[in-house]
Amino acid sequence: MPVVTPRLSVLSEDFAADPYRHFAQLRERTPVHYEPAIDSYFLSRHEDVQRVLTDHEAFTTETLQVRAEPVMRGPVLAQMTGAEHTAKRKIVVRAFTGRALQDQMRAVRANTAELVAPFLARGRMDLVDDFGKPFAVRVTLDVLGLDGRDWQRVAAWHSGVAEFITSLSLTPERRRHCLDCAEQLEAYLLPVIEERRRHPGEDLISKLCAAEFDGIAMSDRDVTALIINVLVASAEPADKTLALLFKHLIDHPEQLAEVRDDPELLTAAIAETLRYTPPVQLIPRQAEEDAVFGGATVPAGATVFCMIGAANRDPAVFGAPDAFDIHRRDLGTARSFTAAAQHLSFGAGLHQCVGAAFARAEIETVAAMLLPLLDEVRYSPGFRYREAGLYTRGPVSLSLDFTPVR
Ligand code: 2IO
Repeated sequence: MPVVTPRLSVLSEDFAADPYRHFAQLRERTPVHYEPAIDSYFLSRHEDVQRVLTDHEAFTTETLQVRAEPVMRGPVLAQMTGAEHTAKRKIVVRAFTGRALQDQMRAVRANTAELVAPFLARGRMDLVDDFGKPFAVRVTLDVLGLDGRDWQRVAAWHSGVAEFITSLSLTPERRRHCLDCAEQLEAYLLPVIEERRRHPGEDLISKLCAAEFDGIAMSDRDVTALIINVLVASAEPADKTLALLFKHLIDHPEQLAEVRDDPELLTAAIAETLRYTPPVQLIPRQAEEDAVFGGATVPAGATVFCMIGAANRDPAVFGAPDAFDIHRRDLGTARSFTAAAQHLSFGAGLHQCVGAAFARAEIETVAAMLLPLLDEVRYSPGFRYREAGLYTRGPVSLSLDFTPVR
């Protein structure tokens, strides 16, 4: 009797439990995978994903108008094109380089020290709930020049906004909740924007308020959307990347020992973490014309999801793709945080992540501080590892034991 393999759905519980088990089958058998329930196409081959992300005429970010704009309260960078995109992107790039970046790393160190302190004598810390989540939001607030003491409120609004962007389907109740969060976040930001217009400082919000495009200053709506854009893009993937880095190093003790001996290797460990388990697993685009991928057609007007996790493990590009190896020759550590990256975790093309250099500096800085503090780091007894998320994905928790610091 022939064995019938039930058709895979990326919306199934089976897929959500461990997407990585299914990527080879998708790449080999259905490189253009259609999901009728959400009328969307999923691409899994590195070559196809790269093509979609770099052919800006054929594949646009038009889909963000419904996927993001309602909660961003205005247009984000990724939606913009042409001269407007170039100009506004430059403003944001500048805010994440040079002296600004050095100030931001000072904030990363201060937040790391403060957040880890209460756990050092206990010898136990959840790297996601106790540390990563507050860390991600508080660093972002410092970068934006917002009040760090508001982090719990902002974190709650952020999760509603992120849920809207990263859900493949939402009930009307959840949708309402997400929109409520976005409206409250907007109401929180507007008086701050007004204040920064009157008394500008060195922070990113002041810089956005002062910026001009074609001689026209940005409106409150434009500034609000860019602030929420930075908030989500900086906070959402940070705790996931940090926890995944520690998980992979704990699972590969010989590589952990090497990184401890030579902290310069952290850059490679972070780049390999991003390739192996990208925190942002899906990037949406809209096909503007019929497009053929290896014989299968995506029709004009369709929503296309680039599957970053699958593309990053394509054997056509990476040798032994399912192995975590900070020494892999085909990673190109130095290029991994630039436009020449082989992995696609920062996307590719004109809209490639503006925060890539910031992300690298942030995770290097926090990990270089935590590693020497977390001596003999290991999973807590009885800890069961679980990941969640299809769009952004990371550990639900990561309870770690280590030698208590006296
Ligand atoms: C915020 C999804 C965490 C971005 C998005 C509407 C636009 C854009 C991304 C990343 C990561 C977030 N998309 N950042 O995939 O700014």
